[in-house]
Amino acid sequence: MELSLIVPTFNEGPNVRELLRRLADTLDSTVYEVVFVDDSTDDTPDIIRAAAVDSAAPVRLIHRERPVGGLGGAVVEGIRSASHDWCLVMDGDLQHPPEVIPQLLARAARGDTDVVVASRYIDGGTSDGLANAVRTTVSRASTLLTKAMFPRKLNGCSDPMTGFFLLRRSTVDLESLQPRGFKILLEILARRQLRVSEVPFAFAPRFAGESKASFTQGMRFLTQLTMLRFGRMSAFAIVGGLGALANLAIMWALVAVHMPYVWAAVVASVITIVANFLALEYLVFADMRADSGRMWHRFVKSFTFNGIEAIVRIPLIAVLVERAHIPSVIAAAVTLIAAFVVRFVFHALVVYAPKKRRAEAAALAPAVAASDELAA
Ligand SMILES: Nc1nc2c(ncn2[C@@H]2O[C@H](COP(=O)(O)OP(=O)(O)OP(=O)(O)O)[C@@H](O)[C@H]2O)c(=O)[nH]1
Ligand SMILES: [Mg+2]
Repeated sequence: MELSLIVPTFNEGPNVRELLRRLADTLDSTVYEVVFVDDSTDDTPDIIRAAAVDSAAPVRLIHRERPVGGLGGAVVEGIRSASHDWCLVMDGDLQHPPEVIPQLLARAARGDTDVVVASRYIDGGTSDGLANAVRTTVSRASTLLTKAMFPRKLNGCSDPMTGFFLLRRSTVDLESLQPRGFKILLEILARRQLRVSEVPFAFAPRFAGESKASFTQGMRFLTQLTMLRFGRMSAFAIVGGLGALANLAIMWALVAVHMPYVWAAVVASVITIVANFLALEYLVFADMRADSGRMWHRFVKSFTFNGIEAIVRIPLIAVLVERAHIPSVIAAAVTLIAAFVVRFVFHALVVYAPKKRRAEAAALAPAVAASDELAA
């Protein structure tokens, strides 16, 4: 079996040589290449290039100046560029011991599987290398939640969050993947029913360098899960819903300290408009940002929309309060719900409209017109 090893790296310089050394020791009878997909901001690319010179196996470096899709995007890019059909994805910090790879290959060689997952959560595996009890609990809980949301597709997989797995590229529909954040295996398994098998492994502590896992990654993961299961509109709804709750909470707090309710509504709206935009940028529409022009253009469009919405909405609140005698916070809630639908349509179709495709459509227009004429 010929093997492409895909190693995503972000500032992992001190781990590169050790990883290549342990791979060479373990895989002495396997034909393999190593593809580093690197988004580093330090000298990791130079270290990889230097290490490639003395490496027994071919080493390739894809350094992304403008990374798209974070860790998941890097993995997909690596799989796309792989020379062999069997691709093994592993971290670059030696938390995934290279010594397990022969067992993964042996399992795949039985011929009845598309993906072999190295699992921390079956007999013989451990997750002791996770930095602390909080990380262990978060990992366990998110695994349970994920399995509950995809009971059928993840049936044979105890560790859909692992970054250590072997797959046959030809069984994966790379075009359908929308990598966001850390959990690329989940994305692959949730998109298409694949035959999954598992091999246990002990998740080791980091060899060197610093962790890139963070609270933001956690939020990205929750968004990814929601979008995979229920689609983009529900992720938009959750962000909007949380924004609306925050809006009401701020308004309530300001009214409680005797700010006039109209001013309280203005302040609450401005704060939530900005927070909402950031959540849309980095969570809900993160995968569409690259194609939809400049961030500040999007901000202006989004801000203008929300500003106009607020200008329409706040007098409406006043009408509901003064004429219909509805309590101010309830009046605000009613108008926020009405605004939601209009806002989703505007953001999906206008703010995040793909520029390139629009340009492509414009380029195609004469041909379409000509063929229409011909048909007529
Ligand atoms: N190309 C690329 N690689 C990344 C990115 N973020 C993380 N990585 C790599 O992905 C692998 C996993 O990231 P880690 O920071 O080790 O995450 P973790 O294993 O959950 O966290 P620790 O247990 O603290 O190590 C490492 O090889 C990182 O260098 C990214 O944005 N782009
Ligand atoms: Mg790690």
